[in-house]
Amino acid sequence: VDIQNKRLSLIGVPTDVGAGHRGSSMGPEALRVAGITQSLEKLGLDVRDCGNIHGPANPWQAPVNGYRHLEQVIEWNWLAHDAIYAQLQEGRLPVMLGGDHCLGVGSISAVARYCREQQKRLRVLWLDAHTDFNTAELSPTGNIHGMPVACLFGYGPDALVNMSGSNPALDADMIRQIGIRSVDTGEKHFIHEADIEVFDMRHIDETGMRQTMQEALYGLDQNTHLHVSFDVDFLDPDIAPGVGTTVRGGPNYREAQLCMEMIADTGMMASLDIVELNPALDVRNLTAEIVLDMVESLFGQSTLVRRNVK
Ligand code: B3U
Ligand code: MN
Ligand code: MN
Repeated sequence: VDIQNKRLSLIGVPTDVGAGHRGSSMGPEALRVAGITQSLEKLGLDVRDCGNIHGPANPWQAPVNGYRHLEQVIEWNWLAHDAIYAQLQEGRLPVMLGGDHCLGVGSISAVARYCREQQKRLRVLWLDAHTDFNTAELSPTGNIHGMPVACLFGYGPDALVNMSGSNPALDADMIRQIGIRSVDTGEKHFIHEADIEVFDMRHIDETGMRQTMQEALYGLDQNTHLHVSFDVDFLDPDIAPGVGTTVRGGPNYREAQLCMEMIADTGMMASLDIVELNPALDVRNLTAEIVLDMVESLFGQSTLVRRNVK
């Protein structure tokens, strides 16, 4: 795998305005404390830490018209969008350190905008326990971190659905969801209607992670921009307790690591989100350390010298 010449930019986006728990705003610093820069430099990558973006505080209010903190979520997403787009334009690989998953809108909108301009195909891998396909009407909570995929498909507030400059930002052939095991009732029918390919935990159990990833990565070509949106609650809570919405029955350490290694083997990942890490719910920064193991695998860390990787 050619990891040489990869120039990375870490962008901290300390939000919890989209979540139902406070604390994911401490995620970027927890990843730095665990040593994310050093881990990536050890792999031979050029790492620029852009520091944290500064945005509005969390007013900690109840949902209004089905959305919690909509105004703050929009503002943070624009800030994330602009910062990520700027790094892409410099030819760097943006790594967004969240923050909660509402930021998937800004991040993926920036990537979609960039791909449109560069005439690149886009493939998004959404690693998550949840499909995040709620709308104000469907959501049981009003928390916007449960809605980013719906927004990217054109269902949601105007400011969020239009952020990429083209609505919808994504269509069904551009995204694969992996690790899914918690979907709300309305969301379940809606995601089915949208025809999104979902590799849920049953699929992973029945076919294995290797087969699942072969299917999810099928059809990439040299002109594809591969974006990975890694919600830390993708991982089983036994290994990653430091998230707001744990769901039992997720990928274990080895399955998750294989998932990351197979993504690395493509050599095509061109942008990454790491979201929902919540140090306030973690134990001795253990989840941050597990996330770093996964990120090292994503960037090509392997036990042996790999040959003829296809
Ligand atoms: N589906 C629930 C729970 C949830 C979604 N994403 C996260 N939690 N992190 C909701 O609130 O929409
Ligand atoms: Mn999510
Ligand atoms: Mn999730």
